[in-house]
Amino acid sequence: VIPGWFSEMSPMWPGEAHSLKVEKVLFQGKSDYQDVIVFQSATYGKVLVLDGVIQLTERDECAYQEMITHLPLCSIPNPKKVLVIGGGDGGVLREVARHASIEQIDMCEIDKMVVDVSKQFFPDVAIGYEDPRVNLVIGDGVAFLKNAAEGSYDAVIVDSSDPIGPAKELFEKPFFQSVARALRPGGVVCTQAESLWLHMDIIEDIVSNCREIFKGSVNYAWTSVPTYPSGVIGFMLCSTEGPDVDFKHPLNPIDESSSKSNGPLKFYNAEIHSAAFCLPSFAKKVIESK
Ligand code: PUT
Repeated sequence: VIPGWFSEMSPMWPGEAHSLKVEKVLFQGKSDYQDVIVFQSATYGKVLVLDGVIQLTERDECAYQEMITHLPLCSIPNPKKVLVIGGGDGGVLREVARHASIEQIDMCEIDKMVVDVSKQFFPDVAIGYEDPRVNLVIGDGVAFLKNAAEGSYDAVIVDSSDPIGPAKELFEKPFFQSVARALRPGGVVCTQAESLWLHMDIIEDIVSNCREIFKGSVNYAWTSVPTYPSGVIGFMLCSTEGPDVDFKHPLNPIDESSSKSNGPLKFYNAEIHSAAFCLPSFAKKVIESK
């Protein structure tokens, strides 16, 4: 460990650690679920860390939040009712709110400290909470989905941390079954699905489970986030049986006027949407064989 630097170490990426120079630690706390740290970095702005793992930096959060949100929401016409599981920093809410057709955004986040710290230190991300369509529930996402009315959502977005710690169950088969139950026919889910370079074993399991559960289409997409392990992160995008969803060809453009309230889009566009589904050969072979 180099003094004055944060190094991200985890059994999920053994033998490597991305490091950022720390200018100042702004917050350190322990919630009921995890250690929470915010620091000012020398090169990526403020950084939110949970249990030693980077969740967002001010400089590159756009790549993750915009893609996890607009890949599903730009793939269906007129999404009205969306559920966000996790996503306590509020960035996904900020992005969902750009879609004028949205009437209701339910969100279930387990850790109130993540919400509070994000509002205090990341106002440009937590601005998502200011949208009047948002209903925030602090609680367990697994239980929330089990109790959700059948067929009630157009889209579910699962913005989770890694599958060790509080988010473990969000990567397991029963959770995906609850998601499918809560979606309307032809509804879509997008879940955080780790790195092609580090986690093909996890991705294989998710893909197998999703192929069994989602009878519409099942796809893997990915994006570049320099401060996530290996510099990339992926998403599992699935639809339930019903009207066909062609994830690779976006049909629902984002309302331009949302830039006034929620800031400009920095990463997402229709070309990068389609490109996100192009996979390197080693991953294509595995994912398509499942
Ligand atoms: N919300 C995504 C976090 C990923 C951390 N590795």
